Amino acid sequence: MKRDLTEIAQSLDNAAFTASAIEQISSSEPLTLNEAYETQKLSIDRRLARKEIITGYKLGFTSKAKMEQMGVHEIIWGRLTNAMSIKNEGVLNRNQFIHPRVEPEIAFLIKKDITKHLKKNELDNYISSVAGALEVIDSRYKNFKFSLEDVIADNCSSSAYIIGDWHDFETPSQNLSIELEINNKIIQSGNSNDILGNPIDALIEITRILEEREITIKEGMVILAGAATSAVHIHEGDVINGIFESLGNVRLKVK
Ligand code: OOG
Ligand code: MG
Repeated sequence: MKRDLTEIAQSLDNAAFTASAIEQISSSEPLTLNEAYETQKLSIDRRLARKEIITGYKLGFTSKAKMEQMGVHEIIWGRLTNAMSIKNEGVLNRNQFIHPRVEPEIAFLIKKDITKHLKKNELDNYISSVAGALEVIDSRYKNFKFSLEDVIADNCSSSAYIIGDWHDFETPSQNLSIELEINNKIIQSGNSNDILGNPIDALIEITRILEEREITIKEGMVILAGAATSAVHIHEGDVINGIFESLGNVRLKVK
């Protein structure tokens, strides 16, 4: 079994590295949930062997809009690395991706290692900042179609993320209107409370999930709470702007 997962991880990593889509794993050899997460880890290990560094974790399918868009109704989580990070107002190279989409998110910055499921009143000790963010997802599967296990093995489609200016964690992240503008046109509108009812609850949820897996969320890492709206295809030349009320704007150009 182990060897097969290693092969699957390699083909997913290659697909990302060469920006070429592959068939869904579930079309030939369905994985269990645990095998899917193990495959995700093995594919990220390949990135770490190339000297990438884990910079944080992301949640997926924490909003109804996303669940319905993709037909997956369970919360998933994945890993972020430094190679996926693009600075605010930076440029994304379209030809390094297969069929990229962008979605607006809320990000949190960790100030102290987290090894346990945090309670709301403990967050202040562990979280320093909050920001608006964009995530670029790029499923490695043909037609951006997948089962729950497929998408988990594929590191939850993670491919790039952009964080806006950090604000003190005290800054309200609840009930913020969120807009996604592409080429000066508003394409998606939502609210931060579309993320599990409140992005803070999403943050608490990932501490629960990662405690169960005995994974430490380290000081300096970032958490992406999941998209507030559906994701939107992006194209060469696009100018993308995420608008997050008091958290400000996050911009990306596609070249
Ligand atoms: C999976 C990733 C979902 C989110 O924020 O809900 C996700 C996908 O939609 O391809 O990142
Ligand atoms: Mg996302």
